[in-house]
Amino acid sequence: MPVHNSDVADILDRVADLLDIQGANQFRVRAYRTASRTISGLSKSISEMVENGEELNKLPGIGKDLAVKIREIVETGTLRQLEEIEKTVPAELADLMDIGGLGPKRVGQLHKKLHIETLKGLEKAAREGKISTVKGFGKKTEENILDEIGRIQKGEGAGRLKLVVAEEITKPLLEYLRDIKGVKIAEAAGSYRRKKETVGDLDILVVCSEGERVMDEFVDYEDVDRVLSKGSTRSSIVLRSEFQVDLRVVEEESYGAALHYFTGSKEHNVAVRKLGQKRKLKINEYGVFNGEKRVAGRSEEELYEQVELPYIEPELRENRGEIEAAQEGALPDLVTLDDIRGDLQSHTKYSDGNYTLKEMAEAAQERGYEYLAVTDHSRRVTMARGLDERRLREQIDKIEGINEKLKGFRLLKSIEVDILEDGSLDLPDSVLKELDLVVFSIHYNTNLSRKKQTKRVLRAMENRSVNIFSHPTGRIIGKREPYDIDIAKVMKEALDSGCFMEVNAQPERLDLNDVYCKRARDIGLKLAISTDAHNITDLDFMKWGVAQARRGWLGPDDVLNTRSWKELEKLLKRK
Ligand code: DGT
Ligand code: CA
Ligand code: CA
Ligand code: ZN
Repeated sequence: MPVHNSDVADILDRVADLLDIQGANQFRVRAYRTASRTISGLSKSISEMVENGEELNKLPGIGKDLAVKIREIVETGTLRQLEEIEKTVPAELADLMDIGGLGPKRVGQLHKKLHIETLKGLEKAAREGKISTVKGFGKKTEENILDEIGRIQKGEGAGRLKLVVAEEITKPLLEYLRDIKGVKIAEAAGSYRRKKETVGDLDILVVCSEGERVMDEFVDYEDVDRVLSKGSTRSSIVLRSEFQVDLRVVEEESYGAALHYFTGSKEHNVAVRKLGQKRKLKINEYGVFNGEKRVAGRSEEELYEQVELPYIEPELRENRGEIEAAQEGALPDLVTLDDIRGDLQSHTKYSDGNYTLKEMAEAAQERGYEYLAVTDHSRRVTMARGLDERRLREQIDKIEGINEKLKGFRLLKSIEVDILEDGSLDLPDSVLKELDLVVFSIHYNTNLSRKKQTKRVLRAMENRSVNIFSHPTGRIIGKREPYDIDIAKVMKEALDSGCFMEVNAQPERLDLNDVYCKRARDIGLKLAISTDAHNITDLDFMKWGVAQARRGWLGPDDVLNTRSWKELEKLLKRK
């Protein structure tokens, strides 16, 4: 049973969290976090690398010690060191960090001062007003903790897998199924196919000449934890990751109808079925029927044709107007990965990235790009060695030197400048003006009131040297709530003032979400899709951003970085 990259990354993160809570040396803590990020950004399987005897300490940010530890995790599934630490730090403390506003330092503080060890203990202390007696904790924080506990208890955000994790699990399973004798088609439907940012469970369809055999082999898959049901056309299993998989064997003549049905969404299906009813057609997972006669079912295209619709891409099937648009011939021509000509956010060794300017440039070129914006952090982000004016100028010179030697590609001079609490920027205009573009974002004071947070960003946008508001809600899926901010207002203001916003392609960020993307398109605000890469392999996160953008109806024209630099440069000029 291979250990997934995400399992290794989780264990390393957990060690970092617990060490951090313990108050361990910051460099040590960071080493684990960096390694975790490197592993989750890898494009190949860490298990296979270990198996092939590849040297792990060649990976960025991974030294000899960590290489040994990673090997241990891959080989044993756990890390003795973690078990040791868990003996001294209550393991549940790490869970407290899921609460927005509670980082490791503060959890450590609560542990030390109030002897809080569990979520229950935290809740009790908050109710009794004890949290606000600890230095650095106010009444607002206390209220926020109670809100967050309520959210966790309601199970919001829990139990669903991020799309990237679902893919890690799904791909090998599909390959396994496709290798079974007699299997003609094995495909994943459901929210996974619609590329939803999180997936509840996996719905797989199989066409096979020997249905019995598929079911036997399915429940025998090495990653199965338990079998919920096993029948001749339908079985359900739970994998060791607690991810449930439903598998259905369907006839080839019904495959399109089944794929449509199980892709959903339910709301889209209901709307399509209604169109069928108007035409006296019955639509179900077996086909489209006129009385007893099957008139379609083999493909989704022929199903849509029966209700006089063109094919609708899975990402659009949420009943958010796609049926009406299809009827009017107004479906968007969705952006694809091939349309992307560059990346507008990346970090290098100058701040918290792991590669040099040159290495990042080469990697971007290898991906067929024409440009890559270098957007290291600004000085306020001290943990990431953010750039001050002097170091930024040094980087500008370096980039100009590199660009002279490059053909058909350029590094864009840029920065991810921090928006300070009052909405002013972390670097003076004089240096920002020298850049090709300026990305701006929030990293501190994330818990301001909605009014203040919105005002802060609007004020930053007034500065005519900024261009793209990056990770505009700051959420981390399942982990950190978005900032309280009026995104609709910010979008409107961005449009009026000639600024843009970003779809952050990091698979745990993906802000703006699908609904906000569509809103941006509706008002005519163009968006950047950027990977925020800290590693070379992070550049491949682009596909997650594109998926989210497609769910938000974006076409190539709605996306900034489908343009050549020459066109983009014109767009970025502010009035
Ligand atoms: P998930 O798993 O929560 O991320 O979301 P889905 O969309 O994969 O939902 P799931 O797994 O419950 O069902 C898969 C698809 O099957 C769903 O998208 C549409 C279809 N489906 C399920 N239940 C119904 C139903 O009661 N009516 C209709 N029309 N379709 C259904
Ligand atoms: Ca599902
Ligand atoms: Ca399901
Ligand atoms: Zn950032």
